[in-house]
Amino acid sequence: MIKSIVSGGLVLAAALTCATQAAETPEQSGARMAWFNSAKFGLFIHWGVYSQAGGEWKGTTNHAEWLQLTAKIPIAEYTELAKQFNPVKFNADEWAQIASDAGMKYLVLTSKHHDGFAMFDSPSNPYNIMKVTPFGRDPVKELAAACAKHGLKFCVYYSLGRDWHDPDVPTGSPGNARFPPGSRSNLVDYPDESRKDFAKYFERKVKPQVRELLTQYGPIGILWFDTPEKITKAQSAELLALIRGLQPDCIVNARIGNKLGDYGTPEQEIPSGKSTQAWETCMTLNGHWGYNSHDANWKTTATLLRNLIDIVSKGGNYLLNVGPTGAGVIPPESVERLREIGAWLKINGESLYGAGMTPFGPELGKFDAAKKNKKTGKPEFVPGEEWRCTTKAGGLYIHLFKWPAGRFDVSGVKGTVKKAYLLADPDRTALKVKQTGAEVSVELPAKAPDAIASVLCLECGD
Ligand code: H79
Repeated sequence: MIKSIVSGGLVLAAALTCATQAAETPEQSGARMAWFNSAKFGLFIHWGVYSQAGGEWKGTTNHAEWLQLTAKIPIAEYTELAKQFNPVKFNADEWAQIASDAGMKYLVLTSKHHDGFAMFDSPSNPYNIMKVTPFGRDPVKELAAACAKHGLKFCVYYSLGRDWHDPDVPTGSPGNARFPPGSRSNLVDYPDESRKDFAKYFERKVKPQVRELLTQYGPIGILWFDTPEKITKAQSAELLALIRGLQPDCIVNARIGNKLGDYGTPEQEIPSGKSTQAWETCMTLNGHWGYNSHDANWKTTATLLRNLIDIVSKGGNYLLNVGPTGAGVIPPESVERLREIGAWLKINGESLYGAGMTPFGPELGKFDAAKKNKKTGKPEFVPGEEWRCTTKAGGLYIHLFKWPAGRFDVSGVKGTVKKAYLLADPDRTALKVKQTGAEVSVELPAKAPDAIASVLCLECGD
């Protein structure tokens, strides 16, 4: 039996009743953010020259998209690798189909990662896929078209504060023990960190390339910047103004720097609690962003799906990553997991798309003072393993991770439960409900309809 005690105060503070929950909070409701807030699930694609090496370099095997830095490769040698990059198996339509079949609503491609190599036709800078590789095709153009065809929002990642090809990109700060000056810079080709002038790189490369991305490919859903590093407040503001001027509907993540941008981006982690500010967790399917042929550390479909549900119940989006090979193939282990998530979403998706966060809270988990977080030294957050809740006007969706014996009990429900049923039941047969005030008990069949997460819908009225 699962019993959640939700204090009346907490529920009142959230000002939500089972009948009137809004799918969006005021902070999220900007017109620009509407599609993002209901989309919930997107595909991140880390693909570039580094994919060609498959994580391997001269006997070491733990590389990925950071290859140039982690293997200390000079630009001249990295350019040779780029000359071998010929992804003849790349098929934009297939990639968009994989995302769409997974139930994803948007796709974010690395248009330029820290290596500085543009994966698009960039008239302003010859270090790009059209000029350097034998491939001679523009993946950004092809993916933009494929996404439009499949109804996906097409978005681009752009590494802002790191670029290992341009000579003027300083990183780190004096006095920062973890990231001293030069700690994320190309010191192989450009050893003199003191002479690097971010403004030169910003004018010469960032502004022209951002303009290209926003004028050559139709509507861009999100400009997903990474690593603001040394960008000044004035430069972040100027860049944002440039984007707003060209495509006012383009969402910009907070990594444009200096507290600007539309939403926050926790990386490889899920926040412990819910937030009314828009946010998106990005995460790898195994242990690397870029393709690494040695990495078999795949997350299970159960973990991935429960992550998605957990995130949506806290008001966020899930941006899940694949690292295609140098030939242009998304690893089958990734495709298999995405397909399984998609099959679940086909049946249960109405509980997530366009849904609001949980009106409860204690089911999310609790901080355990006996366990200390390695990074912060603070009590570790231990996620709840039993259920999560999402909301829509007129109802609650309870996602049961552990199937309770006989019945599901919950406290703190506002309004009256009119009908309860399982989303996996095509007939939506009414389950027996007992309600005493805010206490609700639903009789369940003996067996869970889904081994990973079964969704119990509670239709509510006043
Ligand atoms: O694009 C992905 C990462 O490459 C990028 N952001 C995501 C979306 C990123 N840049 N910096 N970081 C992430 C944080 C630093 C990661 C590191 Fe490492 C982990 C530095 C050292 C350990 C992995 C291993 C990357 C380089 C060596």
